[in-house]
Amino acid sequence: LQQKGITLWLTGLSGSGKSTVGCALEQHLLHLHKFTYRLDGDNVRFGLNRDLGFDEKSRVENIRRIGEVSKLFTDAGCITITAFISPYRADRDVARELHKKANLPFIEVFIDAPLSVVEQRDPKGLYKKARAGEIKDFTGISAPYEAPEQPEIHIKTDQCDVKNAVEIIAKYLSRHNII
Ligand code: GGZ
Ligand code: DAT
Repeated sequence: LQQKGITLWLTGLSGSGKSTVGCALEQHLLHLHKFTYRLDGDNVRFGLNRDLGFDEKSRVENIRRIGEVSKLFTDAGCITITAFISPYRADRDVARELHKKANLPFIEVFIDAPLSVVEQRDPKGLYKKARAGEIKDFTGISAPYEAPEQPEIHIKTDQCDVKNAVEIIAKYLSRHNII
């Protein structure tokens, strides 16, 4: 029995909810006995990409590698969830093209919350540090975030809860015969 792979590319500001939604989605899919894997900062930035920081060049390379790795997982039949800011439109498009060339589905999921909201959440206190100048090149404060123009899925996490977000993505997957 072969499962069709797909890359679900979550993008959004720090604190927008990529990890929270990504984890909840992964749990949902595991309960359905689906082959799924989540790539995030914890398993990528501390391993494969531990040589990279947060300057523009490093982020471009970070996203390039994650695009290649997600393509491999998806080629193996996995529902691959990536949860990285991926701030540059051009880099997300490179990942999309890579999948397209290999005839593998790629879905951009905009995990969207206004800067004012994520700054209020500030789950790790990073925005406070960025405002104080203690972290440089911080996305949304002192480094750019280019919002998707036509994401396949757009979730506003200041307007819907985690459960709703998972439902929206699961519905998309079921409509496209992935689950
Ligand atoms: C943005 C930073 C920075 C800077 C450290 N800018 O809330 P978090 O902690 O877990 O999410 C952020 C994470 C971003 O890593 P990504 O690999 O997703 O970024 S990118 O796709 O842009 O390459 C934050 C933490 O790392 N962090 N410094 N300067 N986020
Ligand atoms: P990111 O991975 O994008 O940096 P996170 O998942 O680590 O973000 O943090 C998001 C914070 O926001 C976390 O403390 C939970 C909270 N939150 C509130 N409402 C949410 C929602 N609807 N979806 C996701 N997270 C939400």
